[in-house]
Amino acid sequence: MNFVAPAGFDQYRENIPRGVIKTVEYNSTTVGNLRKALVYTPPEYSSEGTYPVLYLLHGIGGDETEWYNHGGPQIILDNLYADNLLEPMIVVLPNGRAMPNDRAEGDLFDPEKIAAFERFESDLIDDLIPYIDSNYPTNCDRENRAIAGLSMGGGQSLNIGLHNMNSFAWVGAFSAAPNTKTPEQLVPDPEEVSALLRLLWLSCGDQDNLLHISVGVHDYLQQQGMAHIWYEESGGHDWSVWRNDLYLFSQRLFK
Ligand code: FER
Repeated sequence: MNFVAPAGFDQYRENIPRGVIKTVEYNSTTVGNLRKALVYTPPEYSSEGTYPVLYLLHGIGGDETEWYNHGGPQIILDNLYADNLLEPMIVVLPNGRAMPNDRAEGDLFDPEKIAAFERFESDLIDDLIPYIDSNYPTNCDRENRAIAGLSMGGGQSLNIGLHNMNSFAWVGAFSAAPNTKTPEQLVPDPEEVSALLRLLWLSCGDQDNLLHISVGVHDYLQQQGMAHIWYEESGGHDWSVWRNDLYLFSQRLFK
């Protein structure tokens, strides 16, 4: 596969079937309130089907609407479906800051807010995934669940995905942030994790100040002989990189 998305991949195309994106609310036992997430269902979605699910996480400056507001994931995904390049899947855009006020406001680096990104592991595993699996026609085994995200959400995807291999077989980190655990913490048992993973994707822009985080994980995986994709692309810590990553990563899922 070519590692650069074709021109127009993120541009709205007329006269193609469209998915639907909407906001849901679920009860979080972890946080103790109702929490919002966006859910994209693909073109030709039917409640009679069974769908795999991608959980797609935002960065430190965002919330559940960040991908929608800046990445236009529904445009990228609709275009991929029109070109027959994507497995039908549900895409969930959660809020990864698991605390009562989960808006991206005030000091984003406040230790309480950073801790909330860690707490999201329980919110996702105990609250959001069960909500999605009981309200959508999902195929709810690990082989049909993926987690990926950008920056803070990339760190979360590695931390949570590799720590919950009974829940995920597909893991992707776009420009992972310093919340990423050390490679040794992420993968204490390379053989066991390798046997369970269907895809481990790491990508980062070559101008990104956080590049060393991804490189550190990549180097370790390589030393351990673990299959993974490492993609250093041209760009910084920005949306052109993450749109490109979504385009490339999503095509590899559930095939
Ligand atoms: C940091 C630098 C950047 C950090 C997090 C980020 C937790 C996150 C950036 C983003 O999500 O865009 O030191 O520490």
